[in-house]
Amino acid sequence: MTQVRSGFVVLIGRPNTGKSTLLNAVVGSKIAITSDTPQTTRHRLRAVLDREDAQVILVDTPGLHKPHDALGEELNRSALMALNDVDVACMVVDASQPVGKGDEWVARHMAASSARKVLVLTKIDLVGQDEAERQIIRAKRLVEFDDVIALSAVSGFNVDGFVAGMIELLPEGPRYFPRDMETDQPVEVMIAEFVREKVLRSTYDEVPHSVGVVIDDLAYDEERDLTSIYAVVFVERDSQKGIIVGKGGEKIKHIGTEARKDLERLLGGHVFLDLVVKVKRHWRRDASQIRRFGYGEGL
Ligand SMILES: Nc1nc2c(ncn2[C@@H]2O[C@H](COP(=O)(O)OP(=O)(O)OP(=O)(O)O)[C@@H](O)[C@H]2O)c(=O)[nH]1
Ligand SMILES: [Mg+2]
Repeated sequence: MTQVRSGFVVLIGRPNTGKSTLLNAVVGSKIAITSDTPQTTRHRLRAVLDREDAQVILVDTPGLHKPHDALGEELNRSALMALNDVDVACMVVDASQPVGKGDEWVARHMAASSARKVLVLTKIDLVGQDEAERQIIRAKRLVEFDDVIALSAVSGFNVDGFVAGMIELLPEGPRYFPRDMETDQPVEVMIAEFVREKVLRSTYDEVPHSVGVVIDDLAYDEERDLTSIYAVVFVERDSQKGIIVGKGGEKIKHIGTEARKDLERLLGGHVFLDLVVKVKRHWRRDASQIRRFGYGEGL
């Protein structure tokens, strides 16, 4: 078997630092959902960057945070488990947010990993060079890093440098995944997540955290090149249902339109999307409900 530079690179860090945005920028397509809301990512997921000379498998993780419920604990567990058996662990730090206790906690877990360690300073489009340098100095105190990379996943600045840096740290090995495989996420999971992203992007405060999406039914009509998707958006309270449905159903209609655009790109054909909003009280406190949604490790 041809040997290339290959291996697993995990992105780990506080919520909202730009891990998922970076993963999408590296592979050049939308694999992971992203939003301004902390704890957007609820699955450990992999994306594959395949080149002639290398195969980099990027592992995205839920942001590490102080958990307030069973879901939060499960997300942390999932992220920390991703530190096992990887070649490179990237501690992702937001250049525009002060390095603090959250990062120290992430760093403690990083330090225990046997992987090569890289500090990745993201969002440098938001700060001046002096501030970026100060952030690097602060973060470098936390762990002994093998490399430091500053980038912007939004402007694209130094994303190539990040890829080159990763490849340099990877050992020679086989291609672990088929060359045309972009992600290990099942398509149903991606569909549910794409819908959840649009809900996150159109709601605020506590609503996004209470949202879980499941796909009820999925059918493909070859003649019409049409995928029909029936999804349920679960929330925890009636008031949240009211917010998501909106006046005269305006909000849910908007969410559906936005999600359909992404889903048509993902599936490469026409999409009919039916969204229903239902209440499932306190599902985030209940391990069996979390498992039903498949979040975290699926327990
Ligand atoms: N200006 C700027 N914004 C960024 C950059 N990278 C990410 N963002 C924004 O930061 C927010 C959070 O990005 P995500 O990629 O969802 O962050 P995350 O680390 O995956 O968050 P969790 O999944 O909650 O842990 C989004 O609104 C992104 O658009 C960047 O390089 N520059
Ligand atoms: Mg994320």
